[in-house]
Amino acid sequence: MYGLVNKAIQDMVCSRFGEEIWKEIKQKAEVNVEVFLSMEGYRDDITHRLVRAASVVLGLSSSEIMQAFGEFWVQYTAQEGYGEMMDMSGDTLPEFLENLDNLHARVGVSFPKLEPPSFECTEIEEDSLNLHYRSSREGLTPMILGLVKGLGTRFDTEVHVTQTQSRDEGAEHDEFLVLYKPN
Ligand code: 1DX
Repeated sequence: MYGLVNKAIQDMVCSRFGEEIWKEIKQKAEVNVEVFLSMEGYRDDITHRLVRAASVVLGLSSSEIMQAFGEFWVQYTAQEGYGEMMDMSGDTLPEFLENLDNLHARVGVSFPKLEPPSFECTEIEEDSLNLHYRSSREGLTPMILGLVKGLGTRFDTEVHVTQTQSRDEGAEHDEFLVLYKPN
């Protein structure tokens, strides 16, 4: 994944727990990268090792960290150079979710090593939709819960997300029920 992802994890941990804790996490993860370059590709296992080590050091589950990271990602990318792109991708939670594949397609033009997931919305109602998440990667599903919650915050919309289908349990892809109500 692009370094932007690892840099976001670093900035989330440093802002909440400080530099020393981050050093400890990096050491435990056996990640010897001095600085992550946002626009450089890194092996996915670096990200997974960082999350696993953070889980041990912070005493939180990997799933909790991934969820917190998903929430963080929405505001982080909006303030780290991708705000205009986020602004263009919708004015409401459902609209943004529907535009996610377009957003990734746009990023992919400039960054060909992007391996974008796919998000499809079905059964769209006034206050609910089914979100289908398809990814070439494994282990990032808990992050989706956080991402959708982060979008709720972004659009001042109350949101409730539950996973209804799981690839881990043999389904073809992960699926979520998203309930929402703008304030
Ligand atoms: F609900 O399953 C809201 O590296 C959502 O594979 C979901 O393949 C917002 F310059 C620039 C760059 C860089 C911008 F190239 C990424 F570095 C992308 C910014 C998306 C904002 C996807 C990150 C692929 C890296 C799922 C979890 C990964 C999608 C991560 C969240 C808006 C983003 O993001 C999976 C990669 C961006 C960029 C957004 C993602 C890769 C998302 C969301 N994805 C790189």
